[in-house]
Amino acid sequence: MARARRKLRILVVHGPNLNLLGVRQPTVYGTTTLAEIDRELAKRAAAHGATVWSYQSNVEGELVTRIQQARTTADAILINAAAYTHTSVAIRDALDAVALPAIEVHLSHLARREDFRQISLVGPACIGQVSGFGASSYYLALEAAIAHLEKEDQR
Ligand code: CA2
Repeated sequence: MARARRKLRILVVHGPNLNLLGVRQPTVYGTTTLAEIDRELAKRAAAHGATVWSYQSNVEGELVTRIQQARTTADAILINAAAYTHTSVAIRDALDAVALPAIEVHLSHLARREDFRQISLVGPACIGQVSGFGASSYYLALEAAIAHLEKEDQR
């Protein structure tokens, strides 16, 4: 008999300055606002019968706390830690601690950017990375997270 599918819960974590998306520096980060990205993620998740919660903070400790809360409330995490990607041992440790499948997301193509953006401290705590597709990086990461969880459920 076919197993009933659980409703997948995905936390989306946005780091510092991403609240300015679509408002400042549109040539670097595009014209889509964070609210538009979050709405589109919710719509796409719903089409898969999944739920998305989005959280943005400019404060490292608040991001750590939200990731910790996901341990019992989410099945996967999409994270654009923004500048903290390159500096935050605390966010890396939080991702390791919750041990949920996490996907690193970036709007820009990091490999084509400055040297200091070539190191990701959060990357090793993630199952994969989507970088360089603007807002679509988030949507591709959502598809990847859902595919990963559905594959896990089949095991
Ligand atoms: O490409 C990405 O998604 C980044 O995570 C964006 C971060 C940057 O520090 C990472 O190296 C790559 C910066 C986010 C800043 O977002 C802004 C949006 C609008 C205006 C100014 C900043």
